[in-house]
Amino acid sequence: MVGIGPQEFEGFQIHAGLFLLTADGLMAADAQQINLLGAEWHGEQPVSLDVQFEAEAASPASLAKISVAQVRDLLNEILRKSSSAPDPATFVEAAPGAIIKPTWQRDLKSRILALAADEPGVLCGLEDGQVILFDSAGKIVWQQNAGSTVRCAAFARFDPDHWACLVGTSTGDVKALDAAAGQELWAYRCQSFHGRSGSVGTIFAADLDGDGYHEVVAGSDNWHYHGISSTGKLLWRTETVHASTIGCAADLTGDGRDDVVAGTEYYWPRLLDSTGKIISRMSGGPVTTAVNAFDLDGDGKAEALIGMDDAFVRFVKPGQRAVRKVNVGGSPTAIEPLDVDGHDNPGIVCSSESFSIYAFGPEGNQIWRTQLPEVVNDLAIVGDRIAAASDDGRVYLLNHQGKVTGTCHVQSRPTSLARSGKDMVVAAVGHSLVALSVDGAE
Ligand SMILES: [Ca+2]
Ligand SMILES: [Ca+2]
Ligand SMILES: [Ca+2]
Repeated sequence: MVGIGPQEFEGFQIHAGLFLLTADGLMAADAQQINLLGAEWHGEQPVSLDVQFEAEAASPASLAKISVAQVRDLLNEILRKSSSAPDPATFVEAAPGAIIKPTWQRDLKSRILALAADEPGVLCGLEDGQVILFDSAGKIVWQQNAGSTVRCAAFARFDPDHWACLVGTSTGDVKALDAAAGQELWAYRCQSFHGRSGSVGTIFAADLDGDGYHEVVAGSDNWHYHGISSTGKLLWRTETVHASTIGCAADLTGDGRDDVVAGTEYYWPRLLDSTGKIISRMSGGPVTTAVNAFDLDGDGKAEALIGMDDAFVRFVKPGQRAVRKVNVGGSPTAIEPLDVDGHDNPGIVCSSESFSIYAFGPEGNQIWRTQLPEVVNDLAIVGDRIAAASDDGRVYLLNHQGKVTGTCHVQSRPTSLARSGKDMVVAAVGHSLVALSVDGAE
């Protein structure tokens, strides 16, 4: 929670110029008086404070004794009371449902920054530049060095017989590796533009020519998205202005060729057609934090779903003036398709930094919301189940109605999830890759 000037709620009064209160601590500038969960502190003069709760040797001692769990409850309560629309939320107060043990866990030498899973296995890109493909049982199939920090990863099919692994790195390399053996098929280097590096922020497969097999799209810090052929040749490069954050591909126009949703860090996310031409741009933002695209209204064309850190998800059709938008209470972190009403209607689920998972019908009508104890970083859909990665060190499993059916403790903060096979989810948790089964969580 961020506050400017004196703030009072039930359970706390903070008189400071500016403060940031989290479950773990309080930072305040020009602080004069603090009453928090029964603990009190006064300053003679306005001072800056940086208190860690439940930490030894922290000061002021009166505030350092405050319980992290109680602050968490208080923040949840404030969030709940300050949510604008009363909506039918389910609140998860403590670990509910079945306790699920990880099926396997692999501890790696470096942080996992990129995660993808598909038929060939589970692909991890690490901060130290390693790229590792695991099979579904957690055995290493191969390991390669991409040369610099791997920021993003995906799978592609360039022909009927082979899968490729795609990675984007901090030095601007887009690399395609053979999924069977790991050898490099090709590399393309995103150049610097406007003094900004080619560091690759997002990579994904896209069938740009409609032949049924993939080309590659990469969005870079260099203010451009790049269309790249299945042999590593540049097809197009489109200036999208500002660093690329997250993008995806789907046929938005109905011509059988994939188009591109291109998110950036500063306003104006764009839709590009299969040739890289800009066909729409949206206001809002500034940062595009989550995107997806699929057909919600059954007209054969995908709608773009664009989540920005103004807390809105926009439902966008190319060329449409009026854009439907829904509020998810905080920065959207993942948007996935799911039949959320159980009647075979298309719908979406969206996780958010507001500690919540929202479900919407095809018209953007809210079907349910489930609130977890902390920020939800990512979602993965496994059949009709939802796996949700939360900052409280757990992966939650929910059914399509938003009920939590199981919880897996993964020790620290899971940052991303991917579905692996019919019934598994893999989670990137710092240096560890953790796999869990969605079965046994009825
Ligand atoms: Ca193609
Ligand atoms: Ca198209
Ligand atoms: Ca449609």
